Amino acid sequence: MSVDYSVQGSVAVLTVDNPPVNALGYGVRDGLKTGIEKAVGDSQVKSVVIIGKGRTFPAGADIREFGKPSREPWLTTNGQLIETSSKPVVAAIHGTCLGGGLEIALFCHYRIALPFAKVGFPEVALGLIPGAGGTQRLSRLTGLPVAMEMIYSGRHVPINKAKEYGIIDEIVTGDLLKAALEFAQSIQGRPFKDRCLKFKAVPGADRVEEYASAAMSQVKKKYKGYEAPMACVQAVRASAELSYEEGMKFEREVFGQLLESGQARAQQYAFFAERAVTRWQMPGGSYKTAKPLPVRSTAVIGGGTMGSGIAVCLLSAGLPVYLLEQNEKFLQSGVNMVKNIMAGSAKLGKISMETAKKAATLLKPTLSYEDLRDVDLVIEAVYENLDLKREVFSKLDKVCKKSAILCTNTSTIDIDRISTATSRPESVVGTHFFAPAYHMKLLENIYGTRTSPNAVATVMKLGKTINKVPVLVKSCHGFLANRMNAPFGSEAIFLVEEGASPQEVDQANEDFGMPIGPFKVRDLSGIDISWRINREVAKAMGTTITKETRFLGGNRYCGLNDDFYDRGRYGRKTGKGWYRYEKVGGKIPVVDTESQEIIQSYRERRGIVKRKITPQEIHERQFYSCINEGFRILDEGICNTPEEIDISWIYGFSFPKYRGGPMFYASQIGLQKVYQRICHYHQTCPYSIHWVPNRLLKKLAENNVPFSEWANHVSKSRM
Ligand code: 3H9
Repeated sequence: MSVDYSVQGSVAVLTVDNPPVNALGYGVRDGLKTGIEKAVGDSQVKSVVIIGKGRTFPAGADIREFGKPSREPWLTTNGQLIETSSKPVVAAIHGTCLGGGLEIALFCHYRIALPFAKVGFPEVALGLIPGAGGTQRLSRLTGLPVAMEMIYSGRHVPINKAKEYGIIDEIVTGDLLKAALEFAQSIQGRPFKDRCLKFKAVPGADRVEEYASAAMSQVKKKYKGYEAPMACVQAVRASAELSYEEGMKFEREVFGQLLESGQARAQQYAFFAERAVTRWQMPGGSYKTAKPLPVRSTAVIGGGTMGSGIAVCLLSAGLPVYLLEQNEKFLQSGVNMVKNIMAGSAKLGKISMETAKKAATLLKPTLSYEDLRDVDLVIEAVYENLDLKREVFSKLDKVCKKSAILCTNTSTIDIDRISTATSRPESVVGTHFFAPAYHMKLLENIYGTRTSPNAVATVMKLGKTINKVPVLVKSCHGFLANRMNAPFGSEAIFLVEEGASPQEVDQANEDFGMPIGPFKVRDLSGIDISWRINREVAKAMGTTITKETRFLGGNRYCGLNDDFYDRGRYGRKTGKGWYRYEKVGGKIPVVDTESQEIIQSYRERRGIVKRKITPQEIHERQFYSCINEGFRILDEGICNTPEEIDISWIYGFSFPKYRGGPMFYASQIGLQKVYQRICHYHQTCPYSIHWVPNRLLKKLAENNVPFSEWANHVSKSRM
């Protein structure tokens, strides 16, 4: 049984028992209906308590049931039974009372909660609005502005705030059931009709226009491209403009439309994908068998932008950090950077003042490797240069205790080439953070051929501890994220070489839902950086780049970036790059004639006749080339599932969640079409290796294999 029924004195207790989060699947809904009907019919019972067993009050509808035929009783049927019950019902809340769970609580006549409980309507993150009265009933308690903001943001509200908003009647401490029984007894005999929200008017309904337009402008600013947040505002607005019954009908219709939408499918896929990537596997171990080592103290080598950002992540999680630099000047600069980021985060309310203050005491600047003798985990974040990294690792090997995990924040270098500088390659693992490290959620963890599963388990756990989404990949040049990003970036520049303007390319990307186009990204990260990376690549190939270079390692090469570099146009840092900025370090890009001239004279020098390029071609060439690379990554076993790729793109490159990630997106377009277009570009652009169609993609496309079975074919294709 998913709901236990018991009577304690004069109180009926309905205990929801559906681990892990007491989701309101069919069994729970049926159990609640039976329980309420039984309590109403039991003359001994004078009031009712609904409570959750295990770690939480129901955390929402069962998402796995969405898209399947719905079965009575619905959540609203439960709700109506509760609200119209002849006996008062109390929701006793602990853990997370979310979505349908909060809707059930709002149908109850009273709500009490433990101090660490949270309430919220996270449906928006699944591409939905609350669908069992949440949009019509919350506003009757909290007023319109709070209801709109809570529902469009989906945020989890701490219980003291929820009490302030009027959602919770009483915060109790100690044993929740005991407190709930006492509360339920104390209200017996009192009239409770006025506790039914459906009879209440919406406070501030006369100012609905003003509140809705303020909420809508926030939504447009914060959730560009997403359908659900706008629908949330419209549905709450309806609570003030329609009768309760009409509002409920409106909510049901909007919920049904969204449920059928591609965005909701993609966002729900992303929800489960994010959890699926925690079930990692590697040769010799997996999340089931490996044991993470305790991490109580850490060190970061290098106080540059990445090192300082990483130190902030560790400090914010309450971990002590030694920050090591090679001289006093660099060390001081790193410490200042850490302090500035922490102060900025506290000012924006991202971390509390206490966390910021505590962090200051946990930061230990040092110039000596000797200080790292006892730390549990070190993250090296020096400049991306193999010799330098090897030198750091050989020093770490000499001083660090035997059990220490040694991590490298490299974005491209094979872990084996670094780990062989130590006598303990099994303890060496890649932890690739994305810039800015304190903000971007992806942590790409990389194992080399000799990395132990326990070292991997440690960094996967560390990722969770520091509030990142860790994804495990096998070592190769560029790993998963940057390897897929390479054709994506190369095609952007080839498109400009052939005739598109940087702003046309950026626009096509932003229209698709990327937060910022690739040329604005280049200006942000620095044209000098890509210039240097290109030279490193050439050096590794034993060659050099000149004005005439058209191929690098047999692959097409575009020298446009070099022309911008030669003119000192490094991007935002010099006030001009692909765009011009109002000042050095400025943020607002402006189309610039000098940039256009550089591009045009480059084309003339190379005899390229500019042609018109459509947004469709821009889109296909960037995204389909990256999808092709994604299939190679799967095929080679760099990762195991398309989910790992999609989550990497969502959290590493801000790929729009409402499209699910590049691999899920490919499945929605249809693999056959994607494959055909890749073959087409392979014919028209024969000098780009990234257009050679991958064999796994070909096989899946030809056999019309559904997305859910791709991973099975991946393992077979490797045998
Ligand atoms: C809704 O309510 C619609 C209504 O308005 C109207 C309906 C008509 N369903 O996250 P965790 C699974 S929409 C099914 O690792 P945590 C999850 O996949 C819903 N399964 O734990 C995972 O499975 P596995 C609105 C669910 O402690 C396991 O539970 N509610 C659901 O880090 C543990 O999850 C939401 O959107 C679900 N609703 O976090 C809440 N929730 O182990 C969504 C979880 O196989 N859930 N699972 O990978 C959450 O935000 C977090 O799970 C929660 C716990 C904060 C509750």
